[in-house]
Amino acid sequence: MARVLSGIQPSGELHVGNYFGAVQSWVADQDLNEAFYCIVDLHALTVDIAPAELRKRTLETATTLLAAGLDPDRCTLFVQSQVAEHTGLTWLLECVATFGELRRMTQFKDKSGEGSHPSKSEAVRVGLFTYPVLMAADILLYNADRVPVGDDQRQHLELARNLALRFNGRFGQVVTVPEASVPAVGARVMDLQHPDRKMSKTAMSPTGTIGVLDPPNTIASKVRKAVTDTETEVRYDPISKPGVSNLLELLAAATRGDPAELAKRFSSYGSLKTEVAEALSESLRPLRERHAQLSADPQAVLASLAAGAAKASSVAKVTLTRAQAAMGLLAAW
Ligand code: AQP
Repeated sequence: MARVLSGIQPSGELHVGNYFGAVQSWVADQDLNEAFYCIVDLHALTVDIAPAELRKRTLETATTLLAAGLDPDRCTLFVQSQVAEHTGLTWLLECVATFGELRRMTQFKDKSGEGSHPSKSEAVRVGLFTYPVLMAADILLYNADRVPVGDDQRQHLELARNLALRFNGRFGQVVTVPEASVPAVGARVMDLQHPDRKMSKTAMSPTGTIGVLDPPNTIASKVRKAVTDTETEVRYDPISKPGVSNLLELLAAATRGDPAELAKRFSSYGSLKTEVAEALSESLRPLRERHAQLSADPQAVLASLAAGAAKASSVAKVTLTRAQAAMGLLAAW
């Protein structure tokens, strides 16, 4: 059985990009693989977030993931900061990674505003810069064979692979070199108001972002306002028709169809939007209903996270100890 691992930041309410790009395949993977899923709260510290907000978001993210169908009896769901080995391996990998390769990470450039103004980059946190190394540690600790992610995480995955290869080449075979797995549809859901940029939890684009818990009337209103173009033809063409193509991608992800084929069914943007809104509301309905039940019992969610952390730690400890020994750190007597 292959081992899969993936993570999500508790940086805001999950949106349909997170759901179709990652979480939907996490649910399917539980039955086919040994699956580890991590709420990466340490990553969320790389940008401003109030302590009370982070605690609330972490519990909320766990509740939403359980509502989406993750089952603690079939996967290991845990909070990153509850497994100390993640920061332990990060330091070892930081001594293998180079400044140059981290500098090339496009997400760092986007989030830090690098290049926009020299004084701005002076204030950027070191954690935002080294975030991809922590992500590599998240993956390599569990010797994951496969990492299901959205398209935006491909570059970070490539870094994790390079660090694994370099570590093994220098210190002996300790970690598994992971493969990325990116879904065919829904891998890059775009903001409905700005179809040139990806939908994001922290982008401050309330009408451009569809939360997985949005009620049907909110979804309908956001989809109705989605930016399209001045033509009238419904056609799947992400380069010249990014707004319409994004709606077709969403419809395809919600109905497990093909965006180019689906386009042929519509003669107006209005009818496309109506169907997208209905399909999204319908596919998210079980999640919304289960979320309402689970949020009534936060203690049960916390208990399952504690059990997940204990299970994850027992696996992570073995890899960290092997990595420390391979690098020449003296074992405690
Ligand atoms: N727009 C997207 N389309 C498809 N997949 C997406 N993912 C994120 N946005 C989209 C995938 O969701 C998983 C969890 O993402 P994350 O929380 O680790 O952070 P992120 O990639 O930086 O996502 P966000 O939503 O944009 O968060 P913030 O605003 O905090 O940066 C990943 O597998 C990701 O690929």
